[in-house]
Amino acid sequence: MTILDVFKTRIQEAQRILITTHEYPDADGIGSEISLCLALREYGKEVFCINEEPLLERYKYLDQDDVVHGLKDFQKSNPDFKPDLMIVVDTNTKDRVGSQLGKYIGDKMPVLFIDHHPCRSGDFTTHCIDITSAATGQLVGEMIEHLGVPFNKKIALPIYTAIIIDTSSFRYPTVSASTHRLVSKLMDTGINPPEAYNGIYGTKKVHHMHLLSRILSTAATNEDETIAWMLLRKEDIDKYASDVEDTHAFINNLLVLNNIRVACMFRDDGDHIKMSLRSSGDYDVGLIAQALGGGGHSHSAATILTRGPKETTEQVIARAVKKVEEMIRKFQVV
Ligand SMILES: [Mn+2]
Repeated sequence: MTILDVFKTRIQEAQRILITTHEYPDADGIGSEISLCLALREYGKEVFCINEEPLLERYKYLDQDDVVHGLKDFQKSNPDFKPDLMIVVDTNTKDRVGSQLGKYIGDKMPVLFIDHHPCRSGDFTTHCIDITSAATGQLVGEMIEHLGVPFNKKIALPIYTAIIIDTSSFRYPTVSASTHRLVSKLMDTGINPPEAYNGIYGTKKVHHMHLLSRILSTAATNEDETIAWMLLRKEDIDKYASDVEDTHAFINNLLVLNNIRVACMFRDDGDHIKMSLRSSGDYDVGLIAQALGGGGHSHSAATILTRGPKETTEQVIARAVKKVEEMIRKFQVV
């Protein structure tokens, strides 16, 4: 049974469906849940997207029909909604949906994961998990097609945006011919790249440029420039009145370096240092992140580094970079 058949069967068995995504959702999680919700309503189901928190202002343009609700508001306005299936998109563990939502759904709610992240414990045959997919949005697009629900602009824009975000505008090795085949169908609805790109990226103010210049000035590399990194301090984000959310794409600036193999961005949060990793395509940074206690995709991954007693940020970074250097000698994506 393919994951498309698993999906169709589970949908046909359900009537009232709750869709959610991980806490602090990105545009892949949000875009995927919105498009899936609209398509399943067309298919005749009663569906709501319910997240731990209400949708951030910056994503509201993707939700023209107001299908996404924060849990608290939803419970007030729809106290009688009793879902018989929960679909979780863009993660494959219930632990990541948020503690309040976790309580609301309880332990007994049947769940279906639609995701493209490596899965440690979940069952690939009973859920819709494809780690080769460029974005959860791509999987959702393929599932909507499989149901026979036609795309329209409202369904297409959130999926297209999800794919832009998770491929950093079609630059990662996960982008396949299938990705572009789906995109061609989305564009047939009338959406266009500038509209989609500007909607998600063209939202900044000039202080964002100043923060970016501050972070770019911290760029450093190892001797042969195969590993590059930048340091982002929490106080810089506050000083330039920005959100952590605005800084996620900064790391991609390092990928323009000629010899780059692994790009790293360190975010100093005080006790912990978040380390994000991107691969130029040859090395599996998911494995490197795993060795450092985290995880992720082969091209994009992250981990949290704990500061040792009296260890400075620079020492934590030096330790992590050394580990990356050791590991890129061992792991190579074929
Ligand atoms: Mn994703």
